[in-house]
Amino acid sequence: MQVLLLLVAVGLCWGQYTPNTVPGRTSLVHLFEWRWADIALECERYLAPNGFGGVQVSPPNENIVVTNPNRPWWERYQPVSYRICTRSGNEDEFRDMVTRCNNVGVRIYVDAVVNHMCSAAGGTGTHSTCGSYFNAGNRDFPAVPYSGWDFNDGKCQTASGDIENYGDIYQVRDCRLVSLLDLALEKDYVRSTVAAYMNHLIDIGVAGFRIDAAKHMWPGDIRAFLDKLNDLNTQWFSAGTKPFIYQEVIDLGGEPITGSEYFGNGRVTEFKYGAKLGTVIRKWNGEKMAYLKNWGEGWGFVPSDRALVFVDNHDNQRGHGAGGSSILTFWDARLYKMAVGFMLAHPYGVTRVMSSFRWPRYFVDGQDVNDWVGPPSNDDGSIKPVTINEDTTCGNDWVCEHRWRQIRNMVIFRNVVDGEPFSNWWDNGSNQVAFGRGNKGFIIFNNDDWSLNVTLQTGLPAGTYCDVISGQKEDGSCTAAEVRVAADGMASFLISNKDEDAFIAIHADAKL
Ligand code: QV4
Ligand code: CA
Repeated sequence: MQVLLLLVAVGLCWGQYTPNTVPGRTSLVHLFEWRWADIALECERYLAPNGFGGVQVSPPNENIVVTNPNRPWWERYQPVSYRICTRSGNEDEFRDMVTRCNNVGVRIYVDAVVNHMCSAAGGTGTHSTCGSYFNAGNRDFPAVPYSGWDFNDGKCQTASGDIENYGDIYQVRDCRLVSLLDLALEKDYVRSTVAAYMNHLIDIGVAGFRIDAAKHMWPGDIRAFLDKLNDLNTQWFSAGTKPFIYQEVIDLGGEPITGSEYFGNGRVTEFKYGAKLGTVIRKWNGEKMAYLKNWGEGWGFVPSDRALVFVDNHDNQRGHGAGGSSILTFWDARLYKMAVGFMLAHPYGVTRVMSSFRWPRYFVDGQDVNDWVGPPSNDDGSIKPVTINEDTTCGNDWVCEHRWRQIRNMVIFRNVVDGEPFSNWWDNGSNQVAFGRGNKGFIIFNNDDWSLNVTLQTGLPAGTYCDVISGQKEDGSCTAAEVRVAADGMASFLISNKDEDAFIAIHADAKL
């Protein structure tokens, strides 16, 4: 009995399932391929004032330089060493970003690429972002150092050495993902080396990690290197705080490896979420928003307290990874805003907002031939800064979805309604739906081909509220639409199906 209690206690304090955000802040934003200098500025000038909880940054460790094609975004998923040295910046710039973001209460989460190093076809030389020498053919990465002993070549049983069949869990864990040299994480040396890299980042002040390609590592191996991690830096976190962990496991069903195998280590990315939400909002396969009434576990998703959710990510917004064509992105702005709005209003999971760069998307036979194109960059390959236009949007082809009024205001909505129950669901049996979050917030969507005109119970106290989708509350008045909630909590809504934003949201902090 005592042993059992001890085990339960250890289990409870070990796993790190909460994002370590400051109180009142709930959402993460992925500033995909941004420079550290720009993220530091964004924390101070935009993310902190608008209640963002933290930033997922692109992999900060040294990677291979790919020139054919010319500097694709995906070169950053091919590590050469654990030196903090990439196109986003060097270690000094990384430290400056972490310090400045933490100082304004915005957390940094690192994308940890620790399943593999670069491709077996990566060649040899110093074509790496910090100039470290490596020889992929010889499995030699002296800047770590790793050598042939540290890879799974002997363990993998496929003829090619690559993963050939996702139905075979041994291949998926022990063979090479698209030829990426697979680390032997059963070795204590490899585990310790990975942990040392992550501890270096923890000591700098990061709040947690996205574990890249977690499906391709044994859950026990991940556990082994996580067990070696330090507590977070006490300059910003209370003593004994564990890093937030969310593991990239693409589990859309139909494979032997499931996300639930990884719950002991932390949260997992729930890819069904964006795939299904895209299908519903696109009204494909006979789906309707009315079916969202039991969204979450009711749709076969992992438990809410184990899920990290998003409408799109850096892979599936361009056809990489999984999820398929239903995924909504900034390219489908009208539907995308509804999807992100729904996600941020709904209590399920920890939410991550995507922030992208524009690329010359070009489909040939349904396939985007420019899916590799890297971030906006200068002729010398350096990443262009994120410039800010007069109207607060971003320049230089940075999309900055997180700055779109509708999305930014829904990030605030989620903070305001945090902890409040899902309540007062209403639907018309089709694609007009509404729900509240206790007595703090209410949202209503019209995704039908006709207008919406209803009076509903909002659960909110009487008063005049600013719609935070068409505008917001500013200097004591609404910049756009207002909603009047009567003494009994009822309010009338009118939404044309022709509106650019066919949804309305109100919350306690937007009350006049
Ligand atoms: C190609 C061929 C191989 C061949 C090899 C060598 O496909 O068969 O053996 O050349 O000649 C890039 C290229 C890919 C190339 C590979 C190695 O796109 O064509 O292989 O490099 O040179 C990103 C990209 C990948 C990219 C990789 C490394 O998405 O296209 O590969 O970075 O640069 C699964 C996984 C999941 C994964 C997802 C994409 O379960 O874990 O695929 N998602 C994460 C990241 C993702 C990243 C990786 C994992 C790898 O989110 O961005 O892949 O770190 O679903
Ligand atoms: Ca592996």
